[in-house]
Amino acid sequence: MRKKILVTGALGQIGTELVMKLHDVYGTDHVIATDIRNSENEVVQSGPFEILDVTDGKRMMELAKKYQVNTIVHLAALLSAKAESNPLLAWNLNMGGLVNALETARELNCQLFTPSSIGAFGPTTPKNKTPQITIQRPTTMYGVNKVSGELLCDYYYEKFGVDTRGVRFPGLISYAAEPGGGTTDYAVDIYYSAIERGSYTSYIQKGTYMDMMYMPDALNAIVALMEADPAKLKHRNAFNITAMSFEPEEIAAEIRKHIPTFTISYNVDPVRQAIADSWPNSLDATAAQEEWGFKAEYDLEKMTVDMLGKLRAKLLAG
Ligand code: VAH
Repeated sequence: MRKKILVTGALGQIGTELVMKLHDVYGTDHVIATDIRNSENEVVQSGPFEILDVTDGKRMMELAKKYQVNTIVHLAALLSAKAESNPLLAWNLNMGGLVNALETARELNCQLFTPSSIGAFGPTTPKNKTPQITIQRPTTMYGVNKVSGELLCDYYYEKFGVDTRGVRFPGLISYAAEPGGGTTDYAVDIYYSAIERGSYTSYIQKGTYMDMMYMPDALNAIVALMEADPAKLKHRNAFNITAMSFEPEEIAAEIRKHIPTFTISYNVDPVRQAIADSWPNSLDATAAQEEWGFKAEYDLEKMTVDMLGKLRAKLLAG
């Protein structure tokens, strides 16, 4: 049956580009974008849009019934750094919103996609080639939310048969919507700063490796997993996926191939550095590759060419 999809957090970093991709794949009138705020951007202008605070379960159910959706893509969440500055708000929003999405999916027999993150790992997790199944003792509220979310999605599948699916996203890099409140956001900010100032002061220390992925690969992964044959999914939720792992000096060197005078300096933010230090250096994505054919197209070199080109056009357009 053709998907009719309710997207929460549609104006966020992932949602802004995912909604446009889902329009292409499933048709504009089969995608209902929602967010807690309104906007003039193309997500709101180009197709069905509703205001939704995901902590309001009644309203979520009402919208899901109104549009007769059969799929929910639940993206609304507070990211790692913001969650550390307001842990209780993060718990209420990240967990309350997810429970509402799971309950709506259960009651209306919807498929549910919601992302986890490399933030679901902690300092005692094996850091290199982090396995699909391993120790998960995160030391951030965001990580606690992500591990709890992974377990909740497994529970709703096992107990109620809800078709839950998800991936552990690495840091996502995009030119369309600036990220907000994440730890990996430096890898987006650096491109803007390279074009606008020819230099960047990183809040993450040199030598700090984190998994990263260019947004087109993330969007393809969401659609591929949602469309995957359920009989082949052994892990279902929280698949490790990644495209590259780099540290600030390496992305700076790649940018310097295009802007030779580009310089990077450091003013480390202890909060976000501590979060980054607690996360893996690189993930093992074998399960995703074997169970639903995950494959990333962009490495650091290819991403940098595309990112600088698209950002120059965007910043020039003003
Ligand atoms: C964050 N960008 O930094 C998000 C993501 C893997 C990191 O979850 O919080």
